[in-house]
Amino acid sequence: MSLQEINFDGIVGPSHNYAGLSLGNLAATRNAGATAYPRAAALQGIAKMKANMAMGLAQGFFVPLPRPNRGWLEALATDESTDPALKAGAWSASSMWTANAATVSPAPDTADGKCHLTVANLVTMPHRSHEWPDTLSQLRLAFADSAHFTVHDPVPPCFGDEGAANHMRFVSGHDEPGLEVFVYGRPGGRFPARQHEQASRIVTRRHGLDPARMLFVEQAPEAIEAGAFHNDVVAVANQNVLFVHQHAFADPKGTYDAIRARCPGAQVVEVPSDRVSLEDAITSYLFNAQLLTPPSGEMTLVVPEECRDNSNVWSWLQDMLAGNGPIRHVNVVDVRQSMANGGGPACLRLRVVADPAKVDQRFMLDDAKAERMEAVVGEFWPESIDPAQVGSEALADQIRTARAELLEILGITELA
Ligand code: SUG
Repeated sequence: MSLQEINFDGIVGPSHNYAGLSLGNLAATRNAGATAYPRAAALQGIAKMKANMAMGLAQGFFVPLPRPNRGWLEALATDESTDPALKAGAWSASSMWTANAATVSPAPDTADGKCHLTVANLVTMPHRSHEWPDTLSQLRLAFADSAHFTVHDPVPPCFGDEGAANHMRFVSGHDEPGLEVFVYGRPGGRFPARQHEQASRIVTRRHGLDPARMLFVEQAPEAIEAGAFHNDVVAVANQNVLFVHQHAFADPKGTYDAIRARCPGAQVVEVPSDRVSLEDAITSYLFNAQLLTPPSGEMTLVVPEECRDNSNVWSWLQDMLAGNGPIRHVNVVDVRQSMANGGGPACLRLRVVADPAKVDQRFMLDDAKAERMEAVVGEFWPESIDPAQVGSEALADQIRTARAELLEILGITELA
């Protein structure tokens, strides 16, 4: 069995729009009411996946969830004629950010030697709270091989869980037992703390993790105040490297020491705030990067274009590359449509360490499939969505048809 890291990106759905639904997500609230371009958004996401595959990396994907979700509006005893935020919530394409789909513990970390996934309940934001039933169906299909995977229901809604966006794994090789780090926020600030410590503790018990190889870390309240609504906006880990902003954690030194003690050889690349402020980090999404190890072994940081637009961030990256650190390359990708809703390259993907052969092959990407996806997106995804169109019956029909066409070419009829 060959375990590899597979990135499962969310295909940006045909209902992608800017409704300003996420308090504390500054990009999303700033762009509320702007015109969105779902076709361009989906093509940007596919181009990112192709670029990562070109580095020799395994790539999977998840399909958009059915939208508008009228069943959810019915459950709320309302329809699209009343509350605009609930209407927009039923139309949201937010499942594209698959870093929030689930928390994943790879087989080497778990007591029964299977890869465990717990779907995230996403209860803090109403528009995301109705994602999990359809996400769960999709996870159960993609990871149906019960000899290798166990997919769990969400943790009870009394504790908010936002999935892998608040989870990091340290390991020298992906197929070895790792240290799993769970980052939570403490409520009480200006913005919601979306990840509850108890949710993460429940996940560790369900997944059968070894208490000696887990860590719970508090997010710095000032990071949440500055707009880091998930930890992956201020930190990312890959293998034994942590790439992190100085103000990501409530106790940075204690956190780094604890990681180094449990994962000997761990390296911390900390970006000081006198070079890159929290504000620069959050507008550029420097840390919402994919930190990847391609077969060449040279660790590569995949950052959004916004990093090049920010002179502080860009000059820090140049200095980092000129030094002798563990991150050897920086690749720049255009995911501006997703970024405008607060979702960078890392938000768009869920990492699953597994043998790609054990995954339902319909969820694995290759170049030919990417081309077929591009053709469907080009033909059926709306070119633009103006907020005033949300709720329109004609647009709802177009969105449903677009998704159905995608499922059809992928042969994923169970989700139709
Ligand atoms: O939950 N934006 C998402 C962005 C999620 C980013 N994910 C990670 N950091 N992993 C959110 O805030 C905006 C939708 C709107 O307002 O229309 C939104 O849901």
